[in-house]
This record gives sequence, structure tokens and C-alpha cells, in this order.
Amino acid sequence: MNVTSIATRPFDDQRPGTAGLRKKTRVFTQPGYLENFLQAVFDTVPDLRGGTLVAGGDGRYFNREALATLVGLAAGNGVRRLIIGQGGILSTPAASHLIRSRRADGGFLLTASHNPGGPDGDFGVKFNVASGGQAPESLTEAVYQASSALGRYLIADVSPPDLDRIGEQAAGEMIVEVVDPVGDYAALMERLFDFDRLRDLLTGGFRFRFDALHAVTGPYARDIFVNRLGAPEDSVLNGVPLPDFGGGHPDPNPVDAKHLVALMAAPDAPEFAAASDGDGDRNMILGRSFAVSPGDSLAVLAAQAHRVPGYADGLAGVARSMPTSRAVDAVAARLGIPCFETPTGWRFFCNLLEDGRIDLCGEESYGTSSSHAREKDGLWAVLFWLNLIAVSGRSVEELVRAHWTDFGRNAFRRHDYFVPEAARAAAVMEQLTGRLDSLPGSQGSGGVIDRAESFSYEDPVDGSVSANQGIRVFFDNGDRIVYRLSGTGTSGATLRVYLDRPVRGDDPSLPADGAAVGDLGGQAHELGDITRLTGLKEPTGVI
Ligand code: VG1
Ligand code: CO
Repeated sequence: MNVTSIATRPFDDQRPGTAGLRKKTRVFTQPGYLENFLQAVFDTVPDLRGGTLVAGGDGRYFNREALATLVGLAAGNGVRRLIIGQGGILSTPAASHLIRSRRADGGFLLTASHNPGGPDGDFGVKFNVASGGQAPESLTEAVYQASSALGRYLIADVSPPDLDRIGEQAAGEMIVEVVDPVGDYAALMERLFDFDRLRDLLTGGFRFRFDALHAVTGPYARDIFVNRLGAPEDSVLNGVPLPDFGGGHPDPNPVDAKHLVALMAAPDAPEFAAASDGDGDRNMILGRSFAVSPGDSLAVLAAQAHRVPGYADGLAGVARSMPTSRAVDAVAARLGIPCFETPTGWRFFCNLLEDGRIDLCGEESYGTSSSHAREKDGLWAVLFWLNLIAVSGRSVEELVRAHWTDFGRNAFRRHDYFVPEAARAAAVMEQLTGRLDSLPGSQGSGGVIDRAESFSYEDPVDGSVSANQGIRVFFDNGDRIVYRLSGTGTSGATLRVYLDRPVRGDDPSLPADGAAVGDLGGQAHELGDITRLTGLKEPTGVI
């Protein structure tokens, strides 16, 4: 096998964000760009030499070409075995599971998640470690440092494998093993959920729709819902993965997937609808004319987990990202289990999961999962909800409203401000940071500010500290506002403002959606001086 060392110049923008390196596709297709980043990972994780690696992606434009490059780099860097999903496809949770079940030394996930795909869209690469979890901050930082000083990459001259043929092929001295991307994952779901009850539900007249949004979950949903559970064929919408996701924005939330919200508001609406994102790790759950807020979803799943086979023995603990609504905290308190609060990004849950401290965790950005994987998992959440419906005989709305009555409710909404000039978004954070000491005592429209601080997290497992993870402002009436900058965008900057207002149980005078936060968004806008600093009079996105 001929390995060539190719001289390269470093790129200065390869610092991974909230979940991997995400850039415009045209940035990734520049000569040497992908090669450099992959080489920086190989240089930073020497265990990959002689080891086993998993690779696959969400099927977006450039997926196959990037995998061909990875094959050359992996062989050139001495990887012994490279396991790839057939057709280059692996959902993020399935890849995490495969890394774990095959005891691989790591994996490359080719995805920019819900960001649009195509030559004018986005592409991304995420490196996951041997536990199946996202690389910790210390590792992504080391990769960035390596990328900034890179002078060469190592590539083997091997013919590209046939990614559509299941089985082993040689790529020089490396073995490429093409595997069914769905089978192992579906079998894991069968172990966690009551498939008999689910089959009874889905073949018994219960009408449901799962929208794969032309992204990676199509083949998974088809195998699980149609083949294994007997649901009618038309239960799975947009089930064929397309390189540009059919021109859509594969982000499962009521704004980007408003066609599903409309479907669920129609007179002949099915009982249940759900969707997942580009790489299959997010989920949106809808009942008839009712959208489940992600923080509520996490809280309901935690409160009801004992009714589902995989969690019948109880939960060791739960966790939520800091900006996520505090609904699950009340459940943890009732169950007498710990509730951890982590910075945004799934990587911060991974140590807690690995150490057995938590079993369920979630984020406000439509991400929920459990100790069965080290990534969030869209289809898992859908199956969990269906399992609860099957055993309780209740609808989505009934389950959520009963939860509110029992535990109280945290109304939640996120306001996003897309600011083309990144420095103007950063200015909002800077001026708030400068005022942290003087904010307590000032009066908002609902309450007085109790506490204002920049969130810093100390990982209880490895002691690492992550500072500046967002600014949170607490009011004496229970309201909470959080400000942070997005770390997944590929242009400009997005300021995220998270609004959390505790309200009385199931109060029929309040809207069932995020509008129940009332005037908190206006207060947050004023407090952040957002109009003056960014020029935006209102949020560019409300989710
Ligand atoms: C966003 C979400 C965050 C999520 C991340 C990756 O990050 O807010 O909760 O973990 O996306 O999800 P940010 O930095 O833009 O707020 V995914 O499905 O895009 O991998
Ligand atoms: Co995703």
C-alpha cells in the first residue's frame, strides 16, 4: 500500500462548535480542507492507528465524496478496520450505537444536522470517541490546535470501496466493512420498548405519521414502523433520503415543520405525528392540535419511564442543558434522583451517561435521549411516546396536561436573533456581562431580578471546567431568561434568548404553547438592549 505525505497549509477556521465542525459546503470542498481536519484528528488521537473506526453520514450532498477521502486518510494513518453504513448512511444515534457495540476506537459522523444541505448549503464532520460519545471540549480544542499547525496529511493510494455492497473489502492494508445501517439500531429499540404493545397500537386503527423530511431517518423509520411494527406504508412521510433533503430545512420544530402542525390541526388529523432532523438525533412530538415543548417531553418521559421496559428499574438520574426549561427538575425532586444542569451541547451529557449518573437527558432544541446511546435520538423519543400512549391509553395532549396538573408547568419559548454582523451579537453578551453585578434588584415587568450570572460548569466526573456558557437572569417570581450565542451556524451569529416562566399547573386560561411565557420575551429584549446593539426590533425566529 502506497502512503503519500502531502504538504498542506493550515486553515485557521477549524475549531469545532457545539457539535462538530460545520461550514458551508463550498468551504469543505476546497482542496485540502477536509483532509486537513481529518488529519488533525488522526494526529490528536494516536489510538486510531491499528484501531477500528466507524463512519457514515446523513446522506447530504458531498457525503460519498467525503467518505472516499476518509477511506484514503484512514488507510494512510494505519486504521485497521473501517466500518461504514451501506450507501454511506448512518444516523447519528445509530453511529453512536455502532461505535459502542463494535467496540470501535472512534467514529466520524458526516453531518451538519438540521442545517440545509446541497452545494450552497452546509456540511459538517463530527468525531466521536470510543464510548460513542461526542468528543469532549478538551479534545476538540486539541484537534483545533493540531489543525492550526498542520503541514502535511497522509493518504493511501487505495481504490474507493463499493459502499453499496454489504461485506468486507480491502482498501490497501485496511479492511472496509460495509454494514446494514439499520439492523443493529432497530434491534436495540426492540430491547428498550414493548414492541408487542406498539404493534397492537399501530395495527389497531391508531393513525400516526412520521416525517423523515427526506433526511437520514427514512430507512430507519420504514424498517421499524412499517416492517417490524406493521404500521401502514403511508405512516412514513418523505422517507427517501435526498442529498439536498428535497430542498427543505430538516429541522423538526413547529416553525420549520409547519406542514405537520397544519396536518395535525385538520379535522381528519391523525392521533400522533412526529419528525426528526437531518441526522436523526432530534425529535418533534405532536398530538392533535398540540405540540409538545421539548422540556415538557423530557419531564413526561422521566416521570413515566417506569412504564417502559428499558427503564422499568428506574432512573439513576436525569440531566438537562442549562437553557432547557426546568420542568424535569420537579420530576427528579419527586423521584429523589439527581438532576444535572449542563452547558448546551450533547457532549456535556456524555461523561454523566458513561459514569452511570444519569439515564435520561435532553435539550430544549428538540433533543432527548438516554443511556442506550451517547447521542440524542429522534426515533427513540418517538417510540418512547408511542409506548406511553400504548400503555396508558391517553393521547399526547392528555399525557402532557396530566403532567402539568401533577408537577406544575414551565412555559418555555426561544427567541433567536440572526445578526449578519457577528460582532453586534457579541456586543449583547458583552454588555450584559459588564452589567451582571448591577442587575440584581432591578425591576422587570413581572418581578425583581434576584440573581444574574455567567454560567460556568464543572464536570462532576472529570472536574473539567467550561466557563462562559451563557448568561442567566433569575427573577423573584420564578421567571428565568438565558442569553447565549449559537455555536452551530456557518455565517453571521445567532443570539439565542431562552424564556422560562413557571405557571400554575394546567391553567386553561393560558395558551398551550410557548405563548404562555407572556411578556417575558419583551423584557429580555429590553434587558439585552437588543434593538440598539443589533438593529433588530424583534426576533428573527420564535420557536
Ligand atoms: C444547537 C442547539 C443545541 C444542540 C446543537 C446540536 O446548538 O441549541 O442544543 O446540541 O444545536 O444539535 P447552538 O450552539 O446552535 O445553540 V444538532 O441536532 O444540530 O447536532
Ligand atoms: Co441533529
